[in-house]
Amino acid sequence: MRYKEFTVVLPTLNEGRNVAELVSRLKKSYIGICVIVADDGSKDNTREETIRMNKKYGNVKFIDRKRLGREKGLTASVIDGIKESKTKYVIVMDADMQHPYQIVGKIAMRLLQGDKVAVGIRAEVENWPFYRKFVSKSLIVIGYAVLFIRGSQSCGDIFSGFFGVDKEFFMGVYSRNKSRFVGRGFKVLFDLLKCVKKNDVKTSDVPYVFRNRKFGESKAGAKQVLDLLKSFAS
Ligand SMILES: Nc1nc2c(ncn2[C@@H]2O[C@H](COP(=O)(O)OP(=O)(O)O)[C@@H](O)[C@H]2O)c(=O)[nH]1
Ligand SMILES: [Mg+2]
Repeated sequence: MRYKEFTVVLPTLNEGRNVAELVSRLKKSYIGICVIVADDGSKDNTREETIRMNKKYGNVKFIDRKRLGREKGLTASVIDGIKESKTKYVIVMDADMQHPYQIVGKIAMRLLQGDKVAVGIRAEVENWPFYRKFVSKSLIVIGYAVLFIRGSQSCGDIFSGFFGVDKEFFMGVYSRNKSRFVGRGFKVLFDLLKCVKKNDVKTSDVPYVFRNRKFGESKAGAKQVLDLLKSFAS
């Protein structure tokens, strides 16, 4: 299968040690696939590594969001990347190798079969400390309740950062609900789901195992919890 109808969007903040390996694996596994790196002013060599990958494989774009004066944030970066894509389908994933690139093909298949959203579902979490599991579980319960009360679409992992969408569908929902997307937040899939009526479109789950980071550190923290609470209310 050729993947010229697909773009992978990678939001990045200091992922110089991960991004080249991930792009290489994507390019070798999925012939013709496009990659967009939506960067928020990384201070390491994320930019240079992305440019190097573009020279090697072609169709690897770097969006220098800081230089463009764009709103900083993971959700805002993902939206920028999707806007910038030129393909029918877009797959969003972390640049830190925590989302296994082998699952991209499975998500792609679901989109080709007509699903508007295909979500990578964390089947198990390796070695998370107790407090992180506790906070995460509590937010998940509230998140599901918010979607249920609003009659919105749900899925097996409403906070997944690994998902594929039909670009036209995503942009349609986004353009009608811009203010409900929390640009600085970490949960763009949740913002999308809450704006879609339950059973309006076909959504599917694709299980995978979430890995610990290979290099660099997580940027998730208390501030992201506050952004999520803002998302629950909007
Ligand atoms: N563009 C952009 N990317 C970000 C930002 N914060 C995190 N990222 C990237 O988003 C992905 C997930 O972030 P990470 O810190 O690993 O979150 P975690 O997996 O939930 O711990 C990684 O590719 C990060 O480099 C941000 O503010 N802007
Ligand atoms: Mg991560």
